[in-house]
Amino acid sequence: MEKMKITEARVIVCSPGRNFVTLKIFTDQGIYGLGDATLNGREKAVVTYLEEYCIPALLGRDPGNTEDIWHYFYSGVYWKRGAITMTAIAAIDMALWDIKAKALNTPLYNLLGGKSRDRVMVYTHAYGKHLMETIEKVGQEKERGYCAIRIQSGIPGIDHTYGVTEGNKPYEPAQRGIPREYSWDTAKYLNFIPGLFAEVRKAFGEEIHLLHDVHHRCTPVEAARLAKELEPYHLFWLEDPVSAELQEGLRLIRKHSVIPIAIGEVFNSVYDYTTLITEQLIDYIRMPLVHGGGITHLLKVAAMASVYHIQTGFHGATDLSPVNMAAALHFDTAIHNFGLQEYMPYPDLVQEVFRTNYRFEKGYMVIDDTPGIGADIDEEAAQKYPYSAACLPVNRKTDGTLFYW
Ligand code: GCO
Ligand code: MG
Repeated sequence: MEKMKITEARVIVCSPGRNFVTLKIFTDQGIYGLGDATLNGREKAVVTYLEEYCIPALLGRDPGNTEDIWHYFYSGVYWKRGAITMTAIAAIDMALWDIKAKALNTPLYNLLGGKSRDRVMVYTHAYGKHLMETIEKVGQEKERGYCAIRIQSGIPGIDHTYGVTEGNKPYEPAQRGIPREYSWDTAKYLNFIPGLFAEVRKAFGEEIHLLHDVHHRCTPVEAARLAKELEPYHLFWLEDPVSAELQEGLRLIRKHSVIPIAIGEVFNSVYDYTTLITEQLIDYIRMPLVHGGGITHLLKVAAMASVYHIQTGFHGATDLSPVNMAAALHFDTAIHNFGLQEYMPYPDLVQEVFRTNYRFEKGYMVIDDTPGIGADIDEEAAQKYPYSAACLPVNRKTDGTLFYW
């Protein structure tokens, strides 16, 4: 590969239905690369970090030196880790790998080990306002060809549950303006969920993979009870059963059930995983490229996980941009210990701004051989949708106590 120089880097913020932050890095060879820098509800903080602190230090560097540049922004910086910093580093890293693969005229997966598989199994979301509607939605997603489905449902006695969109709007947990406040009742939730999965298994049998996201809302002993009661329904995984910072809490869940556990969509460093991986307290790592320092860092986390037979199950909700999804699919294609990828189709507006090279085929994603990540942004279309502040909600227990959302 010829020596190149980074000549310019720009942050593009747009809001085709929701906010996305994209980093575009240019080189003296006319090749550019793209990286996703979207952190839901905290977009402008990442933009500032990139524009004020990273971009000036990037100019003039050889984009081929992905490892050195990663360490320049991680090891070389006194204030390490954290979602904002690691999202900014991820965007830089993704864009550099995109440039390198384009310069070598090869799809990104070839630089990550080549193809370990031909297609990438994905799971999608099914949710309804109540049990019957949720079962109906599972049937619809199954008809669309999904073989793995995450199930969330409205719960009697709780006004709003995580994962259930209001009306016919596309899935989006963030809302314009200051955070909305919801109310939460763990006892009602715990009483409802096992029955839901019993009904789903009754309706669709054992053929389909089922998943559920607790979204950090149980204490260890509550999560252990839920895991135990869900065991007969053979979930593919139970996600974020306890709040993510409480790593030791996973020991209690393990003691009481053999349900596979996925965790880490709010993690951003390998150091968030050391206890979970080395004690084998989890089965799937959720940290996505965009929030976990990019490809360079995730290659190391995935390698560490592989030693303990732990697989990847990357976060892939629609509040991560199509650039992240495209890069993740290369990563999923290449590494040996891939498990499952979260995927939700983007609304049309998003596809007007972002172009991608992947397609859905009967429960799997297939990528083509376009050099690089295979994603692009139409800057003119992006300009039509300017940034508009939005935030994730806040949760309170029914007595008003602030709780995890
Ligand atoms: C998931 C996640 C998301 C997050 C969202 C936050 O499993 O897909 O939990 O729904 O809540 O990405 O921005
Ligand atoms: Mg989740």
